[in-house]
Amino acid sequence: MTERPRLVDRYASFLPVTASTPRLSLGEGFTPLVSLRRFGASLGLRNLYAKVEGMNPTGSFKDRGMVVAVARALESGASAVICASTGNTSASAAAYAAAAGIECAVIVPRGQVAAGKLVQALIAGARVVPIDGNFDQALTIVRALAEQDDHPVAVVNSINPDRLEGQKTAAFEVCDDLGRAPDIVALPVGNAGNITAYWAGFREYRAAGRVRERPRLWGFQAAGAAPIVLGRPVERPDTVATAIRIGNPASWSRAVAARDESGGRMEAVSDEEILGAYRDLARLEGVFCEPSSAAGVAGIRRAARAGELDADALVVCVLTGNGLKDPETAGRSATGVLEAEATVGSVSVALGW
Ligand code: AN7
Repeated sequence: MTERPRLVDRYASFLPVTASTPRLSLGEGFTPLVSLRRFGASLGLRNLYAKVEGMNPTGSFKDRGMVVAVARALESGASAVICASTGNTSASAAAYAAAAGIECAVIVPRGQVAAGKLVQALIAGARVVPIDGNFDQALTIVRALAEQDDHPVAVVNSINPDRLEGQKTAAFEVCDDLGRAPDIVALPVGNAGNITAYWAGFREYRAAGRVRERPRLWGFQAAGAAPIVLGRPVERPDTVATAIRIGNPASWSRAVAARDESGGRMEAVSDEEILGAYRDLARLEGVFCEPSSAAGVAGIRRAARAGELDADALVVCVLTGNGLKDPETAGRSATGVLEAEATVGSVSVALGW
């Protein structure tokens, strides 16, 4: 049998893995870079791309980091992993823990996790603990539990450095696909791990001589959960983009460094802008991401309309998660189905054809 190449093997020289690290893979990485021709044209942009991270095995970018974090947890003798999550981290942790044959516990904000993500964690056998609190409180609990626990448990939130090491691979893939680094990379910011990982990835790839350029990183937070933009923690973060409903990001200062060192920006986008970009991406491109993932696209759209982007700028929007994760928001954002009887005439009337 010819095996698919493994992400961790492809970029092993950039990752904290050795020959003795357990081989673990669900087929993560190698996600498509899709040209957004129609959406780009609507904004006067000729080189707009989406990095479709929803194509990862559990439907989000988290798998890139989780494959490394869980393999390394196994290597260090851990028998369980734990995380706080707005949903995607829990889905990913549950899947990789299942594949590794170790336990998984996840702490989530009750009623604030998209339906698809919750069932992913449950079906993989994770123990799910919803709390009457937000993500930031869940992460505080996880940190404390990991310290007091007397059985070896690894925290697999992005405060685990192995997670961010793995997530760098997305930046490598973007460079390899384009044959250079983009001018601008736009992405949603929640706990701020991913923007930190992208920046490390682009820097390391350049230092290794793989590309000559460095992109500017543009991070976008939801307006109701924009602590970095505001410059202070948000006690009760609120947004339709539940994945990034985070008020006190763990990688705050590193995200600010990524913005500043790259000459980028960090801005807030409203729920309306997010949902507009989310819907139009699906309608103009057939690309279905989850609401949070559209934050970067919303930010690029606003900048393009304000004339802040060169028509030839090479821009990559990172679509962090799959639209199928949150069918409820999709249903609310779409027009209803047409009603008809089971006859040609009735269907014809319903369609207006
Ligand atoms: C789709 O799953 O924090 O800025 O607990 O699921 O690296 O936190 C998810 C975050 C963007 C933000 N897009 O990334 C979790 C969690 C999607 C996400 C982010 C998340 P970071």
